[in-house]
Amino acid sequence: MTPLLTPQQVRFFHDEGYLIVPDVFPPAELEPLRQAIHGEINRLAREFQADGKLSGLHAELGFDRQVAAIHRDSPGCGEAIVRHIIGLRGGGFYSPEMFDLIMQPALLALIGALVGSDEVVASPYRIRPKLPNFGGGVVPWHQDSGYLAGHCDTHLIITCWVPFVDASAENGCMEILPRAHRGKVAPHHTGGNADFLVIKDEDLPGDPRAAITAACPRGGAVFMTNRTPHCSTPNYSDHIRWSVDLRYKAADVPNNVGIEPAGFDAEGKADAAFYENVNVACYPPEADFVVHSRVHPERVVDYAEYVRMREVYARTQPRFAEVRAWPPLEK
Ligand SMILES: O=C(O)CCC(=O)C(=O)O
Repeated sequence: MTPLLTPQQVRFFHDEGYLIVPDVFPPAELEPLRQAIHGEINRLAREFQADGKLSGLHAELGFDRQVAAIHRDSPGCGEAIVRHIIGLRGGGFYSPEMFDLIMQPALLALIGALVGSDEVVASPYRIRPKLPNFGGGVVPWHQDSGYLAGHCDTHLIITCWVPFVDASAENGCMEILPRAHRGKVAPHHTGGNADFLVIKDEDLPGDPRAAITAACPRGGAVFMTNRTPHCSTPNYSDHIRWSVDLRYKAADVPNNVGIEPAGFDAEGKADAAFYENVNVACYPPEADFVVHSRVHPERVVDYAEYVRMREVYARTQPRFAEVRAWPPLEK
């Protein structure tokens, strides 16, 4: 049973910019999603094997090690699997088990306490397999607001980071700068590691020596605000650091619920009218959907609608440079 947040925990979250709750889910509740992702990995691996691109499936290694072994044998196949599972821009992975995690009632109760509302919208999420000794999953210092339109900066958008394994400094958990979430969003440059946005050290809104190691056991979650500076470190362990990061906000925060990109050009860009709407929608353009509502329960999405929205938005292109116009990192 998920513990209700105490008033002290809610205050800690708002004061420090983060909160680690070690016992959000009984670990068994994460099992269906782990198994569903594992099934998808095996499906892709078998396809690569049938095409002659992969010699062995390494299925005996299990969820925590299999993709790392595939990546060692064939970096191309390993990266293709990782990219597919990450599910950038709504493509990739959106099984019923993923939907169930986003909608988990106890988790939504915690989110409601943190955003101070019963009207809750879910935003983009990522599934992240951080492979051992592979730099691609190392995320440089950033605030999630760096990826969102500027008019969202002063609103609260919660990142809820859920590890599928015990996350530690050894396997590359996050580092977080506490009490650094109240000021402006720092400039974020394109061209960081693995194409992530990055804040230069001199622009960090705090002293990196004050960063905390956000270790979190399987079954727990790390909650952060959209302005909380954080990064993640290399995985020096022998297993994959699997995690999912979900995003939620109160329904009165700018969102793109009900906004449908109507037309796409040859490159998959949404029509001009859609981009005019970035004044009301947080960026990047991914599906936002109502996950909890006391006032309008009929607006809460079901699985079919969630899939439809993800698929519609999967065909849009992120245009970060046009949204914040921060310059690339000088090399
Ligand atoms: O999972 C990670 O390594 C980084 C996650 C992150 O930066 C985020 O969720 O915003």
